[in-house]
Amino acid sequence: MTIDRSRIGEENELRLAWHESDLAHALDVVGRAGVDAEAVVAEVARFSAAAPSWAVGTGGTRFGRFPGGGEPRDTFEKIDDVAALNALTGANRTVSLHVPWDDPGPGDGAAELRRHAEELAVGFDAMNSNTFQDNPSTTRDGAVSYKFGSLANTDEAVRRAAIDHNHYVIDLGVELGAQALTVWLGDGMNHPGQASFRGQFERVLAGLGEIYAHLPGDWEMYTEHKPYEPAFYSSVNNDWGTSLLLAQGTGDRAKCLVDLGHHLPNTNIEQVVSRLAMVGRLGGFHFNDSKYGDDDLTVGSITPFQLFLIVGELLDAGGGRMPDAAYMIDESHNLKDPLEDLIQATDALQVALAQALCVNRADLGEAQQDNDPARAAEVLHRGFRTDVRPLVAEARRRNGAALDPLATYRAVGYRADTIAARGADAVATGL
Ligand code: RM4
Ligand code: MN
Ligand code: MN
Repeated sequence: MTIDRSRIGEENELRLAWHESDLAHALDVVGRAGVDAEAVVAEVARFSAAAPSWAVGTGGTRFGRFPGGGEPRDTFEKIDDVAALNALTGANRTVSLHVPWDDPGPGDGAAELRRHAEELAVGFDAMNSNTFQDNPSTTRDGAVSYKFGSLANTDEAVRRAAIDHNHYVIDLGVELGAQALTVWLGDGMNHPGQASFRGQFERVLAGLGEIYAHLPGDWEMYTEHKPYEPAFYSSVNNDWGTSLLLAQGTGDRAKCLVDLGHHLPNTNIEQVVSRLAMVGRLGGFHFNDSKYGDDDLTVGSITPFQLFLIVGELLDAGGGRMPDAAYMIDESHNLKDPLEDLIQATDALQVALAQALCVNRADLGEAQQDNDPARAAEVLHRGFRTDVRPLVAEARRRNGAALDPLATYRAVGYRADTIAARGADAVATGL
């Protein structure tokens, strides 16, 4: 099940006349700032962010979960939803799997899932391993437990099981055509004195080395840091500095992944991005927004200016284009229909990208050279305050996607179709 592209075309037809006049105006405004507006549209059209397989179902908190029905019942249906999302946005061309939540099994299982995804033109982005929960398939059927950590565990048998699981995820990813592994660990401490900071770090570094040794030559590995949760006193990979130490200590194709919600309050994330890019270690991105912690809220919904600045640093690192990296949306859709939230997240990313592209970087460089912060602010704000929505809509239209993806999603009745096909009580598996 997916969305019929001809229905998207019909919906676009209804909006075309207004779109064309809005677009003409936007091209004019952007051109006047000395920015190549066509290049903005082309770069937005090129950009894509993976949808994680766990985000097409409703999220929850430890206090509960309120699913809306019609959710994907298995990994195949999750890929159907990603294909539907991509039909609307044109900018979610890949899916990122979490194993074992979405484990098709090796051999025929993986081949069948890959065929299904290929039919829908969905590719596989970074694979995510999971050693922060006990699952029979990752704990040798319960013979070991990750309660006291996985790679950092003092027990060799637990560390071995965690390494083997990561090897399995790599092998599975090879069968699916993925090219990267993201390692996010729950390892840490809940109590001072519970373990040795140094011992934990050294064991994690050694484990990552063994995982890295299993990577095919064209693969990368990403270490994803997070300051706290599930460990509340300390996390082993707690910040970008530690993540960089782990990557540097592991190998050239080990890089850092920045999740926007994984920083202590008020961290200057754009500066972190600049630093990691500068040393060639920026490998991946998890987009979301946050008010207090790892809130996994809709991209750009709380701090859109920060998002704009972060994307600006990415463009700087990529010489005016988005650098090659594994971009993914990592949100928890607790209240909204997950697909509606992903549509809004993708749109917010495209808007931030277009705004950042509308900054005249040469003018900004001159202002910086001249020590003229007022002018630098004018240049930045000229980009940030540009109404780039017609440019973003045009980028989508050129990708065969929807001018207005949310309205089109509602008009085509995709959710009503999934409720009819999967059931009003169908709930996705995952976190
Ligand atoms: C973590 C982190 C990881 C994600 C899990 C579900 O907080 O963001 O990227 O895989 O949540
Ligand atoms: Mn994440
Ligand atoms: Mn997170």
